[in-house]
Amino acid sequence: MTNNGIPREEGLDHTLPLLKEGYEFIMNRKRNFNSNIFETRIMGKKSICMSGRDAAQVFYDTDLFQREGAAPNRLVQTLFGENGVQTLDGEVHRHRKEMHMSIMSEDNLKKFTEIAVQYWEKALDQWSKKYEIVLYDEVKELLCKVACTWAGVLVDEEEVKWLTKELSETFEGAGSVGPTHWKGRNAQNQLEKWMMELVHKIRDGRLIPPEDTALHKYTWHKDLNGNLLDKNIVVVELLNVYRPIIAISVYINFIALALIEHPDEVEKLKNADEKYTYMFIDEVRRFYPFFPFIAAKVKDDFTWRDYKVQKGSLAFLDIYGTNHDENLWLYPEEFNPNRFADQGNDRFSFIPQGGGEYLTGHRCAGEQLTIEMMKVSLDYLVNHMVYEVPEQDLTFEMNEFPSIPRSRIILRNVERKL
Ligand code: HEM
Ligand code: MYR
Repeated sequence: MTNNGIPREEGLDHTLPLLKEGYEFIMNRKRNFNSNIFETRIMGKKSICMSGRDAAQVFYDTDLFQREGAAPNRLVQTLFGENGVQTLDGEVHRHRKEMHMSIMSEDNLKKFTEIAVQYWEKALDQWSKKYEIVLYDEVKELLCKVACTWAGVLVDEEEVKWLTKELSETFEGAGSVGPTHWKGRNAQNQLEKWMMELVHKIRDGRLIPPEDTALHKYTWHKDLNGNLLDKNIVVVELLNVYRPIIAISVYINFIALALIEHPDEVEKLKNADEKYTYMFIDEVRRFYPFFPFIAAKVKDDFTWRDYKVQKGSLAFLDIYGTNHDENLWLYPEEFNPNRFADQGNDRFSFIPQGGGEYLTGHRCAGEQLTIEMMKVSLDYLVNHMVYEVPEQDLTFEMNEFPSIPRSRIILRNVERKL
């Protein structure tokens, strides 16, 4: 069956198969239909799924797609928050995105990595005193300290523990149903209260964070009309900085997993130049599942190839599947950093953190920061510490959003490498 030339999956609803097949849901159907675009029904709504480079390019055309009204409510309640940059379009989006990009200057990223190194050093001292550590949990706390310091306000040990737990629950519950999802909603509410306190203190002059920090910039940011942002929005956008920084722990876990699964890579990385280090990091971001797909809404009727796409349709761009597309990647299911040796700088075929442009589009504001944090962490794991990897369950599921290695990576007898 087709609808306006678009292959259509029969049946009332396919939310259950989506939860079962997870990251591979779109990829599986793209193969069966032999089409980079098909229609199905998800959460009761007609949904157009798109995959591959050319589909990504169309998806990021702001004349054709909008974000307003696209994000499923359950995601807004756990991950994004209400009226955040993810839900904006046009001039308003661009102005808000400039605010996010304003903390990502070269200088500020350098500060970020310096802070990251300091906390890795402290963590390593602590871990050396323990028999074993759960890397995921440790790194989340480390990242929380980095996030707080970099964003402009230090918090004490007790509060870091609380904050780490709440921030993790917002993204760990993002793609779940049941109790994990409700934990996420609850965490979002608690975090919003916590952040609101900070914003009040700053606006009342009781707290003065340094000028180049997120806390300072966002609290005093003015909208296109020259008014300070609504406090609720400041809170949501600040959490859009804190939360994803903690989420980098998932990628750091996958770095550790890649090192365990490919011991030859460890040797290569010990002597690697910067180029190979970045190639390895990109391969981790391409190969392992993290952000599954992005949602948008069709702005106006249009025809792509011979497919007629209708105004108002919900559309999903397949992130995981595009990063594993056989037409773009040679042996996509092989972990091979060398594939990036002669990879051009295409903005639509490698899209682990979204595609297109930063300012005029929705591409992840924190992509460079993520890469730099991964680089620091990789350097520590390869060059500054030794550890044993005890027997454990390193598998990860293709139908958990996000997917994290089951054991969260246990390291034993961690010692500083001299
Ligand atoms: C948007 C992934 C880390 C801030 C996005 C998008 C993805 C993504 C897929 C959506 C792109 C789109 O809608 O077209 C990730 C992953 C990360 C990560 C996998 C790894 C942990 C970060 C970090 C920050 C950040 C560290 C900030 C410090 C943002 C913001 C947006 C965004 C503000 C919204 C951009 C917009 O709507 O214009 N990210 N991200 N992310 N990310 Fe990230
Ligand atoms: C962020 O916090 O903004 C980025 C990192 C969190 C990733 C969470 C991945 C699972 C989310 C499921 C999304 C389903 C998309 C419609």
